Amino acid sequence: MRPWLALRYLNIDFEEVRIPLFTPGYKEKLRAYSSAGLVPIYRKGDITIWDSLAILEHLAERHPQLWPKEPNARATARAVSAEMHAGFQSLRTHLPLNCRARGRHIPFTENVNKDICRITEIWEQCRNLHRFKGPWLFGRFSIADTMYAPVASRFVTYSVATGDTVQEYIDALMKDANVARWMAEAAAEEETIDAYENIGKP
Ligand SMILES: N[C@@H](CCC(=O)N[C@@H](CS)C(=O)NCC(=O)O)C(=O)O
Repeated sequence: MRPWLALRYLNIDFEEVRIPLFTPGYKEKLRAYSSAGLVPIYRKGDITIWDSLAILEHLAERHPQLWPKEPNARATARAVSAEMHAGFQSLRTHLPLNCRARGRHIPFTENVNKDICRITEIWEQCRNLHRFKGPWLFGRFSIADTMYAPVASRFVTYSVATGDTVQEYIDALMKDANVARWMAEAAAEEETIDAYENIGKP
């Protein structure tokens, strides 16, 4: 989702190869592109990049507008993106990304609540400290917003309660044309992931 959003934001034409995860033979299909066997994988010419933040950094070398212009904001944007990339395992495990599970209610563990508190703290600080105009974490849409978009969608799916500042940010992300397109395409997919299917079902 993250590199896909950045490519769309930059209006770069690309071919998308969809490999439904956890379906028969998916690992072999992924490994045909990258030995890591995980998505996302970006290929251009003779380069293959198999990590979302590495892909985003690669795109930012040619399109520096993907990071905030101001050096301090850029450093903070990199820090919050790295924190997202390396952390929040409880939330990612217990609240899987599933656009079709909207309205499901699951009890949040203590560690999930800790992740939620830290994420909302980051969003509030970015929105309040920098006082940028516009709805995004650092003024214009940046890599930091792509990094947090999948988490924001989990907040919507699992009805995570937030304050106004955070809710405004989540709403802005969900209304963004590229995020909305990703969600609509994901919701229309026919495949299901068994391990996710029953989470939160009554
Ligand atoms: N560090 C990697 C994480 C990649 C990753 O864990 N991808 C998951 C989906 S979000 C995956 O490919 N899962 C398939 C599997 O575990 O077999 C990145 O963000 O690019």
